[in-house]
Amino acid sequence: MLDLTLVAARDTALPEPAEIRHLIGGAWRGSADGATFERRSPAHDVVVTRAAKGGAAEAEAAIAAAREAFDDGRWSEVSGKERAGLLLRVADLIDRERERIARVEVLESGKPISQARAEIEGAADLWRYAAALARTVAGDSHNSLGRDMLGVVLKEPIGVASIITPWNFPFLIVSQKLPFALAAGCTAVVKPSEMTPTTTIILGELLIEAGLPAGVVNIVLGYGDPVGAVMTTDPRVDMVTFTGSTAVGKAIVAAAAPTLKKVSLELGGKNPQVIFPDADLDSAVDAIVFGVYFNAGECCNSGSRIIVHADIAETVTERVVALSRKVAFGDPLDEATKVGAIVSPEHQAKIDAYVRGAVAAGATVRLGGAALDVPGLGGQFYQPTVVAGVTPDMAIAREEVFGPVLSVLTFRTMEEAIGLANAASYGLSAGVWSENVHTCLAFARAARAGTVWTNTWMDGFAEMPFGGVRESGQGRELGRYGLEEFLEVKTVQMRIGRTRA
Ligand code: TXE
Repeated sequence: MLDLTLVAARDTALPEPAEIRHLIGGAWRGSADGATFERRSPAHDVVVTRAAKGGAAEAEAAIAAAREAFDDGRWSEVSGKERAGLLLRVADLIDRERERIARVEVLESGKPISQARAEIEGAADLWRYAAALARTVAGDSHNSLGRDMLGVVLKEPIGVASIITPWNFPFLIVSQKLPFALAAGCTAVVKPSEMTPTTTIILGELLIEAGLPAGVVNIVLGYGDPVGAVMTTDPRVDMVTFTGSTAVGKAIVAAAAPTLKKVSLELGGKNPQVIFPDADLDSAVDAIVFGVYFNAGECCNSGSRIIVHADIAETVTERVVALSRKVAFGDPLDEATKVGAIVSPEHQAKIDAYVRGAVAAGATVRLGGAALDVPGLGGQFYQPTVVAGVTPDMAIAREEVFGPVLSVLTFRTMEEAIGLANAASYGLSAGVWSENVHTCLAFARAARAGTVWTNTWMDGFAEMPFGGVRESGQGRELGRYGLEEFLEVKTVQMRIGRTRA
């Protein structure tokens, strides 16, 4: 008998599968060749979505619509006030539809309903924040270039943005990109992940209801090949913003190079948390457990490895294991569930292979380490897993597992801790736990990461820029920086006021 907290399925009556199509030039369309694809729910293993499967023709039609909509100024030339008004209406509609969007997100992604709701609520906040930014688009002026010169720096929308999103936070991630693009005055072609397409389609419905002009946002359903490939190579596209795997991020940079599109990437992470002996262990253990199991570990910010001072390593490991047993895993439609299903059987196998590989390399599984059967559900789940005795050479210490699996490493000196923290090729986020502010700051300055949390983990704010360094990506989302990604700088130099003799 597993000593874990399990939530068995209560209600397995699911709605009829959603039937969804592309949004191109303001109209809902199937694919020209009639192709479709299906999505099975990861928790229940039944078909929940039937979607039109886009080809090159649909991607090209969507790009043409976005290009035309940008070039004729129907959105790029409206005032910031009007753009803000539309974004605010969308935020209100997202609030109105929160429950519906959240339930669809649960069915397609397998995440728990309570967290899906929080995600949709957070997404609405981003639309509101972007609305505020829409009224602040401004460059600057230079009047000290000499008596006859005035220099004006304009900030202009970059043009047509390709937005490609993954399956782990489908509604939140599109909302980290699209409202900022719209606030800047860009038009867009959006491709949601083939695993979680429907909430982006609901967003498309809400954009129409809010009054967005046709063609400003187009949504193409389908796979990376060919839809994503067309969206990253077509010369009519000015920039690509992508969240997903590092491998695909690199492929996108290469695909976009011949036309020199701007590319903004939010990729994976192998995020370390360093725990010093003077840390508040109650808070640290809570945050470690939350950080590794949140969204079943399918999270770029997953706190997937801890680097603990050797003197407290055993205590921390034992406490993490004890608390892990109390986290409710199971039916994502149950309000009590904290961790739901793994997104696909292939992904489940990949997670398991990392754990097996670590054991073969000499690590010890202190909890879990195997698939989890949830009574009444046919999908795939993985046990909360704690792997101790991990060394930096092991794949589990360097690569993104993207599952509910924690690696425990140890250190003795600050230098060693920093070395271990920076050893992975990623650089998304990092954390430090200590009651000494000097220790925290020394680590924060040395960590090669886009975000450093001290005595906290994974809180996010619309105001705070988010993104990675090294193989975690380039560019930033959120904050003012999230708007700037979609703006181009134009220099205007004017000779004025010349006095003629
Ligand atoms: O991502 P992909 P996958 C990591 C995580 C996970 C792994 C694989 O480690 O296990 O990536 O996930 C589209 N041109 N993250 O396979 O393939 C694709 O259709 C253009 C981290 O799902 O990167 C989807 O819309 N687009 C991450 C999107 O890219 C292409 C979130 C992401 O898919 C394409 C998810 C191509 N050649 C996974 N190929 C994070 N940063 O949070 C695919 N796509």
